[in-house]
Amino acid sequence: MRVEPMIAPIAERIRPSDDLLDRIRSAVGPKGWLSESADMVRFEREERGLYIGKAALVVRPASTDEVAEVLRICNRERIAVVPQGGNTGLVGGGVPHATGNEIVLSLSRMNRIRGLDIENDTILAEAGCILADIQKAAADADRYFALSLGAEGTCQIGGNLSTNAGGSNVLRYGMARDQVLGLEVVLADGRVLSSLSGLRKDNTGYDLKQLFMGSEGTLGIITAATLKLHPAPREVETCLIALPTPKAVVELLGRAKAGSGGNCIAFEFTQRRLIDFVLKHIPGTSDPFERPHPWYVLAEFAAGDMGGALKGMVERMLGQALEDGLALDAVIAASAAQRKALWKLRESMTEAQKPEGGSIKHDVSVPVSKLPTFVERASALCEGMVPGSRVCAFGHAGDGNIHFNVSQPVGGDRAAFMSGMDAMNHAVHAIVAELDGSISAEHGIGRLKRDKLPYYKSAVALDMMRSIKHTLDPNGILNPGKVIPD
Ligand code: FAD
Ligand code: 2HG
Ligand code: ZN
Repeated sequence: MRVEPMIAPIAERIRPSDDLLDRIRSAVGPKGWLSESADMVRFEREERGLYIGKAALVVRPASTDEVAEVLRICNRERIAVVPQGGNTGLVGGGVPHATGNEIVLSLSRMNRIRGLDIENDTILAEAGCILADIQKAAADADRYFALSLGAEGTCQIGGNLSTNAGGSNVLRYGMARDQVLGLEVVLADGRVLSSLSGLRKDNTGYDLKQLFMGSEGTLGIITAATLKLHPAPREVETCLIALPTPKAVVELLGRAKAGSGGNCIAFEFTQRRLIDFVLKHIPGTSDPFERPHPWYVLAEFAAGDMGGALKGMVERMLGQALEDGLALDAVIAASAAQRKALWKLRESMTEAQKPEGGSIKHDVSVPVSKLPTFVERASALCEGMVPGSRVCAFGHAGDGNIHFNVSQPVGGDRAAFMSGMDAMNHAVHAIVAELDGSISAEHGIGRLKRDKLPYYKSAVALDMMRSIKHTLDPNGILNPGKVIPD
């Protein structure tokens, strides 16, 4: 667990009185709150177990009005509020500090799909809708909702928008922010900013909704969004390709993009070690190839009705890559079950790293052309810093997004390894900066990277962030201690 900063933000230090907690409880009704320690514990601990906090109360409002009333009370009384969605975030943004002074506001009861406009190709979903439920509602209407990530069975759309999540389809459809046409958000003082109309064109001044994407609950609480739908693909081809080097991964990406004319929707890469971890720890997985290879790409192509031509294109592209020695082997899924099995290999990677002990993560991006240089330099660096440490480089090659995680040496001491986290982060981030990359590609800043921000963002950018925060949340009640450095 990480050490808390000595000076906590003001809002975080004010303990709500029993009377105040009663007022908050009555704003959400008897089904809308939890205060027993045993009930609150799952809201206080995040996915990686790096941060374990303590809440004064967990509220679960059922409507936008209830969210607004809670915020009105908290703003008046300067009580800190930590918004929480599915609690799958990887940077400690959605859990309270250990002070026991903050209210966790969970959106999980706001999980209605308010409407679907087929002709406008939009879906209007409340913030607490699980991502997979939105995908399913779209599919049931013969449409496609493009956001897709390993946590989609648990994470909520409000969390996805607040973190501006990426995932595996960014290459073709963009990040979470690109899926949004309209937003309903409750501001710190309880006012509601609502623009849910679903217009594709609206140039009436600043695009205010975009302020809340990636703000990780520090500027407002998202309660609903109007989201873009796309035509449901008629032809889909999924393949796993074995490759010798990261350089070959990037070269194949270029061929896949050019050959498919933009129909390559996912291009995920991994080194062999992650496949080994998955095969070892995740039941029901198997290696599609007869022997191990150094690197792999899981590529997916999707298109409308092309009379079956997509398959031919993928076969030609892979055939040529094998003939040229660029690829070492390849399989194309021949059924929905095979496709699912290939994606299971990819989507189990986060889970499969856990039994291997301590893991120091870096969610970074570099220009795609620099991905091989980054992997080569960062791997040599970390293996040199901690002999026996095991680099796990994988991620979204199509976006230049590398999950550069480092697992502890086999049989080593977890705590000793994790105590080197800051030093390793610092050294890896220095390479990222040299290569014009970002220290947070898609997971956000939260608590994990908050104090690193001043080193990688300009003074002007930080100044603007602070001004926006102060304007929208002058009392600093929304998710204090996250994203914005003191
Ligand atoms: P939470 O974890 O609950 O919250 C995340 C942040 O958003 C917090 O700061 C919280 O305060 C804030 N927040 C939540 N809801 C609201 C709201 N309604 N209004 C305002 N603020 C809010 N991320 C990716 O980008 N790409 C991936 O491919 C990916 N894969 C993952 C795979 C696994 C197995 C896991 C465990 C995580 C993965 N993640 C990935 C990280 C995580 O799933 C995403 O960050 C996701 O968007 C978080 O959604 P959530 O509902 O769980 O949010
Ligand atoms: C993924 O792409 C996620 O699978 C999680 O973003 C990455 O485990 C991780 O670090
Ligand atoms: Zn990812």
